[in-house]
Amino acid sequence: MISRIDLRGDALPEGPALRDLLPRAEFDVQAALEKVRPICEDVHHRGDAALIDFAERFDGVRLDQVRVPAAALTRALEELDPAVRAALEESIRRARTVHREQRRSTHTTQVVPGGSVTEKWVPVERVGLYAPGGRSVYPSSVVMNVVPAQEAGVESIALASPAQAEFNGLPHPTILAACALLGVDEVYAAGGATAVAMFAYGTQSCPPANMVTGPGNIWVAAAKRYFTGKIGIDAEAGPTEIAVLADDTADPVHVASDLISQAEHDPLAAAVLVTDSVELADAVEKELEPQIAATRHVDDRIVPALSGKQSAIVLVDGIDEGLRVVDAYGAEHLEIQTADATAVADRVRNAGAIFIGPWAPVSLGDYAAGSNHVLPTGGCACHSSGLSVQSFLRGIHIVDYTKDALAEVAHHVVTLAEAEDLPAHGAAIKARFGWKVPESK
Ligand code: HSO
Ligand code: ZN
Repeated sequence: MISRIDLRGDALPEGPALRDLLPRAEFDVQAALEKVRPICEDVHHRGDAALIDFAERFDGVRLDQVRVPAAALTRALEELDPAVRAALEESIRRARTVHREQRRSTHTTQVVPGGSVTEKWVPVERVGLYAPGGRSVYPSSVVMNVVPAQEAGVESIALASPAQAEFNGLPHPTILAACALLGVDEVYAAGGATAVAMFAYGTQSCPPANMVTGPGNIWVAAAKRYFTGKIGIDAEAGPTEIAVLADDTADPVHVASDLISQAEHDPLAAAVLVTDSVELADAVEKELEPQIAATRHVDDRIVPALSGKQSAIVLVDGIDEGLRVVDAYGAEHLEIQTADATAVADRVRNAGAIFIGPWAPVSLGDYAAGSNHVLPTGGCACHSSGLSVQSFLRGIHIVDYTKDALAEVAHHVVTLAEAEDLPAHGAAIKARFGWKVPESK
C-alpha cells in the first residue's frame, strides 16, 4: 500500500535535487486563487449578504445572521461532554504554560553614550482566527490559535468557522464550546475563503482584522495568498505531514500507528518513514494492515493518504543519510525514533516540530504537549516556524539620540547619503548643525 523509495548505495544528491526524489502532495494554491477571487470580491461588495448566500451554497443552510449569539456559546459549553471539557482545559493549561514563556520583553541597546535603540514588542490589534469545519472539526486548533494570540496580548480576537446545517447554521458546538472556554465571544459562522475575506475586508457585522491565522483547506490557503500584503497571515497551511526517522531500535507498532495517525486527517496527508533498516520497513508495512483494519476513515482518507504519491518508506544507508533526507524534506512533524534520539534530533535543521523517542508521538503534540500544532507544511519548515506568541507581535525600533550622539556619527550619515545620491538625506543632518557637517571627534 505504501511505496518505497530506495536511496541506498549511491551518494545522495545535494539540496533541491534530493528534495525532488522525495514524495510530496500536489497542492496548487495558485490554481485555486482564480476561483477564490470572485468569492472574496463578492464579500467585499455585499458583505454579510454575500456570506449568507455562500453559506447556503457551500454549507447548505440559510443563516439569519453570521455573528453567533452569545447564548449559543454559553449553551455549547453547558452541553459539552465533561470529559471533553476536562481534556480541553488541560490542553489549554499546557499550551498557556509554554506560550506564556514566549513573550518578549522590551529591550534597549545602548549603542553609544547618548544613543540607544529600543525594541518594543507590540501585539497585533485585531486578529481573525479560522477553525475549519466539515471533515475537520478541531476544537484543539481553536486552542492552538487562541492561546498564542491571547498570550501575545492581542486585544481583539474573533473566530470564524463554517455554518453547519446540522446545528441550525451555527458552527460545530465543540468549536463554540472551545471558544467559550477560552473567553472568545466574537464568533462568526463563515467558512473557507469567505471567512478570510470577511476578516480582510470587514462586513456590516464583522470589523476588519489586521491578521488572519489558522489551518484550512486549499481555499483558505488561496484566500490567504490573495490577501497577502493587505493583512498578515500565519502560513498557507497545506495537508498535514508526518516524517519518522527510525532505525532498528524503533518499535514498528509505534511507527505504524503514528504514520496512520496523520494519514487519518486527509486523503492528501503525507506519511513518510525514513529508515536504514529494511527489517523495520518490512515490519512497519506488515503492521499497517491490522491497524488500519481496526480504525475508521479507512477508504476515504487513510488508504488514499498512505498509497498516494505523497507518502513513502524511504530507505537510506544510515542515520547520517537519513538526517539529510529529513532536512531536505522539511516535515511539518518529524519523529525521531532511533538510538540516542535526543542527539539525532539535535542535528535536525528543518522541521516544524520534532518529537523525540518512543513517548512523544505527534498525537501528543496535536492535543496536549503544550507545543503548538499549527505548523509549516509543504517544505515551508525550511524557512518558517509554527504559530507562536511571536506570530502576533511586531517589534518596533525606537531610536533615541542626543545632539552629541548625532554629531558624532553625522559625517558617516552624510557620506553614505552622498554615495547613494541622496543629498537631501545628508541635508536633514546638516540642517541641525547650522548646515554644516559637525567635526568628527
Ligand atoms: N495534526 C494536525 C492538527 C490536529 N490533529 C488537530 C488533530 N487535531 C496538524 O498539525
Ligand atoms: Zn493531527
